Amino acid sequence: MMKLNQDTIAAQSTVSGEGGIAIIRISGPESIGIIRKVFRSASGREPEPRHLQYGHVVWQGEVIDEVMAVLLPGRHTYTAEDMAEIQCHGSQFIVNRILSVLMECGARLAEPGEFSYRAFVNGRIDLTQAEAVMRLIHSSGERSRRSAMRQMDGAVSREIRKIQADLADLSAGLAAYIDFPDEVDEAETADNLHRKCLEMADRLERECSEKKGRIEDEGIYVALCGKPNAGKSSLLNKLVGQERAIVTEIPGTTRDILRESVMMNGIRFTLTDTAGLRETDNPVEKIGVERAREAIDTADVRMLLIDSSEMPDDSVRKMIEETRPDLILISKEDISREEPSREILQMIGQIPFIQISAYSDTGVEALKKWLCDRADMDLSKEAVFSQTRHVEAAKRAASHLRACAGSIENEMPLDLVNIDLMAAMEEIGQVTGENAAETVIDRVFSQFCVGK
Ligand SMILES: Nc1nc2c(ncn2[C@@H]2O[C@H](COP(=O)(O)OP(=O)(O)O)[C@@H](O)[C@H]2O)c(=O)[nH]1
Ligand SMILES: [Mg+2]
Repeated sequence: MMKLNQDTIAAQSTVSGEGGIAIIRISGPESIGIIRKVFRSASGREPEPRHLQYGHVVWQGEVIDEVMAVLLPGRHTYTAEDMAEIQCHGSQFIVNRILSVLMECGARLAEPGEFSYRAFVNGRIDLTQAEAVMRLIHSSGERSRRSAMRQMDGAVSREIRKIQADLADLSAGLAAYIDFPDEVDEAETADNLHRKCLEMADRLERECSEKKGRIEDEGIYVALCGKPNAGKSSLLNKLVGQERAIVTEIPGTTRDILRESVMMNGIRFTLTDTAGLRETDNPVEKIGVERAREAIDTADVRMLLIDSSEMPDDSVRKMIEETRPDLILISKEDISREEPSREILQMIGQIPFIQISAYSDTGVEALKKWLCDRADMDLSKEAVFSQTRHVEAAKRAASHLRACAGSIENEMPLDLVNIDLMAAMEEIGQVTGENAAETVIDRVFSQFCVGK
């Protein structure tokens, strides 16, 4: 789609709708000329580059709006080309009106992500940095903000360059062998290459953690499960600090899945309250139980509540086996007020547990701490590749490297080995975008919003 970079584009960069002010951005060779045509500074002087100036947008003799405008000529801009910005009143009508004036002056409406696309094409940022911009725009917590900032600063790009340098060394060794086979000992070269390919494949796979990226950006999904009346809904309400789920003493009250998010320690935790797990003939509850099982299967963390005011029977044992919880919560501590019974402890075995009460708050802080520690464990992994697209490319590269090793084992000609090595390098290059296919690049930028 986006190939022409010679023209001048414009778009609203602030969210569409009504607001205090709205910002319109312009980029391309005509940016400065267009602003000079439509903007009249209040001082009557020509607008000076890089100075925010007060004035009006005037078109065909009519004052359209009172605005601030800035000219940004040169390569030191977001897109690395001439840019300008207008801050007008935040009425969608006014924004559209000014945009149409800009169109009349020769600009065209920008496609989604086209400003960032230009920054990429003009070599100011690579693909991982462009993606970081999008992560920042979507960031809703400290962890995703921090990680996206590092990525935008080029942390991912730098690590990838190191990997590329090592792959290039490997390839140079192979090339030397292919060009001067008499000067190197074949067995040694083959053995060496074989080992290095496998080491490199291992390293690439070790550096992959899609989970880390997902936790940073989306947070952790926590499923609360257990028998009806175990106290799941009460605990959810406690953790989110408001009465979201309906609590009654009637077993089977919660039927649909209820999701609520809380931020703790800069991480979003999405808690899922589920229908109590039990056999039932009620068709509505049945669907609820099915959905509960689905939510439990897909959760990052499964917490099973066991009611301490009930004698644990075999159904509890079965539930532990079925749900494989990461943590057991022994609920209603305010009623029992004692250590868990021997029967319960036996069933729990090695699974960590916390005694908890949604009424007296016992164990609530300990539970929050357990959840935060758990998230920290997942986030502490150092991983160059944490975004889905990067992880997929790294894994493809690793499998090409394993194919290299396989070819060497089968004593295939080294020229053939080289083909797979090249493919691995190409995959890594896709991540930063230096040799990414048009379709890959298009896919990245099509996820952007208009005006960025
Ligand atoms: N004493 C006591 N009762 C609780 C506690 N948590 C829940 N309950 C009661 O247990 C019953 C079932 O609670 P609810 O949260 O709806 O359980 P759910 O079916 O697992 O969602 C209700 O009558 C609650 O008031 C608690 O910590 N202590
Ligand atoms: Mg409930």
